[in-house]
Amino acid sequence: GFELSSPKQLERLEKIKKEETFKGYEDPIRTTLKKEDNRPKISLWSVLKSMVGKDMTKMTLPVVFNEPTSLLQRSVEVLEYCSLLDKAATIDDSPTRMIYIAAFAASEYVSTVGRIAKPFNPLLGETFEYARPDQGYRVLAEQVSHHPPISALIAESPSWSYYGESNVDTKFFGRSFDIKHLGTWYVDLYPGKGVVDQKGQRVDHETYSWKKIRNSVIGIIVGNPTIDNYGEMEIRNHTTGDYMSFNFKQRGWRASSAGEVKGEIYSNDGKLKYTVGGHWNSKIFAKDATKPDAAKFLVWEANERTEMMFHLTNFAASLNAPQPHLLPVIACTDTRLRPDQRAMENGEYDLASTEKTRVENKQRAARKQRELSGEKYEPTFFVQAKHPVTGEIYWKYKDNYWVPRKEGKLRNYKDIF
Ligand code: CLR
Repeated sequence: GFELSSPKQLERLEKIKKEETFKGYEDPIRTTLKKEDNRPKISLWSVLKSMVGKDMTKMTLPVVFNEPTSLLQRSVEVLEYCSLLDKAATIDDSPTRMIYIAAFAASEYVSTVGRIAKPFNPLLGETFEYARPDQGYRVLAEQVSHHPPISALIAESPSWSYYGESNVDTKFFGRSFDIKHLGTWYVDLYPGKGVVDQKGQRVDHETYSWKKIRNSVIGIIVGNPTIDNYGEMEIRNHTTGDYMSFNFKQRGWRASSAGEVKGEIYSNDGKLKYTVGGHWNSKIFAKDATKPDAAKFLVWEANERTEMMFHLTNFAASLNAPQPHLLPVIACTDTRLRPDQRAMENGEYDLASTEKTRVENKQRAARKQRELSGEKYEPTFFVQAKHPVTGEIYWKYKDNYWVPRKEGKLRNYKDIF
């Protein structure tokens, strides 16, 4: 379902194929969890009221407040709507491409609806891979720091790469539980016809960056705990100089105001080119701002959701699936092999709880050991580097996952579970 035209795109596709990325992804995609919800009903406030002022890493909550996803997988959930990036790469005009980049950046928030649960905090060195032969992309995420918890991620497809770090600052204020995102996210887009940069030169790709807006759980003391996502997102096309300011409105008293977004896309000479509007929880539209009578057109629409345990989206249900062809080829550090999260997914809450304690103790013992021997921890697949375009420090993928995986070298390279 994707369209490729340039030699650069074909070269990128060739690499993904040559590295046997899709080996293991032969099974049908799991889109739902079977289990009925048999969790004990506990009020969130009754557990949280003694934890005002704390951040999430310092809260010990009963495991029934978890959902069977890891924060690595939650960062991968963004890719549910990555066909917006495929679409952007088919467009010749830079401000028009920005519309689809913006819709992609907003589309990830729809998966937060109804998900008032704590994802598993990944263990240091935990990884998660995911690939879609039907859409031609692959993703790798690794937990690169434990204190503070930081994940690095790279997704690659023939016409784009999406990468960045998830580094969240969480705090429970009593009335709300707030999540601030500190990391920067990037898209390198390889449009079929290339890009004209600010110096008028034709180059093969352009780089966008932005920071994620804040998530906030409201209605904890009274009412229904609900998630809101709000703030100002600034998306920059560093190559062409286009710029977008994108406002996610804070939820007001009326439920109809929930999820409202409004944005403006400017070309590098400061001219308003498009306005973008709609709701991150349903649909996003755009309108040509240079023509007074232009009609708005639909850019993105949320997928249907099957009701299931933990309110996962169908896409999220596919992430942790223990597919028989896949389990033997993934790295031994992959979330799919994490025993406590697997027990949680199977509805075995007591086992989940004891296994969680065990793997966390194991992680602590490994850290003690490193401290005693004076060893510095280095992530396996990412390294900190200066970004070639923005000059910011970011986690650079070392391009050393998929080939060793293909050669079976990641089956035993580390013991974290
Ligand atoms: C939002 C979309 C981003 C990645 C991301 C990171 C942190 C996630 C957040 C998302 C959604 C909300 C989240 C948060 C961590 C904790 C918080 C899951 C997925 C939950 C709702 C906090 C619940 C805490 C109570 C149960 C105590 O791309």
